Amino acid sequence: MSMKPIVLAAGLATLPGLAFAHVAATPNTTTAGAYTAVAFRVGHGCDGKATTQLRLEVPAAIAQARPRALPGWKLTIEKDAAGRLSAMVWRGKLPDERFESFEVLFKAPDQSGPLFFPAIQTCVGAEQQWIEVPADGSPAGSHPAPVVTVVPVGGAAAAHH
Ligand SMILES: [Cu+2]
Repeated sequence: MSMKPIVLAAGLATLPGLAFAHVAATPNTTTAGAYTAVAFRVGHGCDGKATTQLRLEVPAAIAQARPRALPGWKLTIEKDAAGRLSAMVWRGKLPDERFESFEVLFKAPDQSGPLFFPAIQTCVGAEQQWIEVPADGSPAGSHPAPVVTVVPVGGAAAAHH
C-alpha cells in the first residue's frame, strides 16, 4: 500500500503529455467478445487550428460497430462491399482550446490482440493523420493510430493489476 502514492505521483507527472496526446481511445482495453463503448478523444486541433472533421476507420476484425451521434456534429458512415460499417465521419467544429470525445460501440472479436482505428483529423486548412501502426517491438511513431487491445476472457484482471 505504501507504494501507491508514489505510483500515483508518477502518473500525474506524465499526465499533461497524455492528456493532450493525439487521438486516444478510452478505455484502451476490452475483453474478447465483449460489447464495448470506446471514446476516441481529440485533445487538440492541428497546430492551433480548429478541428472540423474526424474520420475513424473500423478495423476489419470488428464485424459490427455503432457510432454515437454527437450534438452539433453531422455523422455519416461508410460501408465496405460486404455491407460492414467500415468508417465513420463526424463533421462539426472544435476549437483548439477544447477537447471532444467521439464514441463507438462495438463487439470485440474473439481473438485477442490490438485493434487499430486509423483516424484522420481535419482542421481549418490543415490535416493530421493518426494512422501509424507500430511494428512489433518498435516504439510508437509521432502519429500513432488509436488502439484498443483485446484481452482473452479471464485475462482482463491480470492486465489491469
Ligand atoms: Cu497530440
